[in-house]
Order: sequence, then structure tokens, then C-alpha cells
Amino acid sequence: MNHKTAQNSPLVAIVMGSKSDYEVMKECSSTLKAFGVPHEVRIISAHRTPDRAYAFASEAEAQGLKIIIAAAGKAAHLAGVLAAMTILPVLGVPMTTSDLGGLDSLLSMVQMPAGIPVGTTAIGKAGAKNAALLAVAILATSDSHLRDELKNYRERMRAEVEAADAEVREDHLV
Ligand code: RP5
Repeated sequence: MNHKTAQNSPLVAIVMGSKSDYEVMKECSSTLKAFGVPHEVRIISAHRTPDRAYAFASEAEAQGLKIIIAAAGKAAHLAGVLAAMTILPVLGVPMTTSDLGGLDSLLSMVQMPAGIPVGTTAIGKAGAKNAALLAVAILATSDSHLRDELKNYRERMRAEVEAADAEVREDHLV
């Protein structure tokens, strides 16, 4: 699969609050890569580098980005802060945390007051992958090639589950 823009400029930005989020967010990047979606990966902290967060979000649309994926943990305000400064769709991925398991991140991200939405995914790796798939689905609304790729992906998943079902049924035939 290889979906590229004319200039191959990034359509999606994956922004993390810290390098400590990187291992989990590689799942997001590898999923976008599998669909051939040009993307960039950044570390920008809403509280440690607020000026850079402002500059990034306010320039994102003019840079040609279509979707921002923001990953953060604990008092996870990065996604909401970026969403406040751009009209691009922002998908938030709550990171697992050592103290509260990521419920802190999830509630910080998902409980946005009305007016500035953040499309929040599951905590951790599943959320990282689903944020990429949601980004692909959004892009696919105006890209028939990506739409076909997404359908093929679902078809492969369906076939895998059916194969697994057949295997376990076989194991337990009496
Ligand atoms: C957030 O605080 C980051 O997104 C990270 O998930 C969390 C902890 O950051 P570090 O202290 O590990 O840099 O800003």
C-alpha cells in the first residue's frame, strides 16, 4: 500500500507530550505507514513547551495537515490545548500511567467541555492503533484508494477471526 500526496507532505501529525510516550505511539505511526499515509511525529508538551504547542497548532492547517493525533498522560491536556488553537480534527490517545493506570489520562482527555471536541480513543496501544485507523477513515471520505485499503484491512481481520474460530472449534471436537 502506498498512498502519497503530490508533494508527499504530511497529512497527519502525531504529537506526543513526552519521549516516554514514544514506544506506545510507534503503533500509531506503523499503522499510518501500513496505509501509506504521509505523517510526521513530534514531541511537544503543552506545559513544558507551551510556546511550541501554540506555534504548532496555529500553523498546522497552513502546513497542509488534515488531522492531529495527540498522545499524553496524567493531567493530559495536550489534545485539548491543540484543539483549542486549530479547527483541524484532533484525536486524543490517553497514555497508560504508573500511578492511576491511564484512567487519569482518559478522563482528562475525554471530558472536554462543550465547544472544543477531542475525539478520544482507548488507553494505550489499542488507542494508538485506533487513532491511526480513525485518521485513515477520515481521510478515506475523500480518497477512494484509502477507502479500498480500509475495506481490505477489515476483510483481512474478518478472515483472521474466522480462521481462529475454525481452529478452536477443531481443537474441541469430541
Ligand atoms: C505528559 O506527562 C506526557 O504525555 C507523558 O505521558 C506524561 C509523563 O511525562 P514524563 O514525565 O515521562 O516526561 O506530559
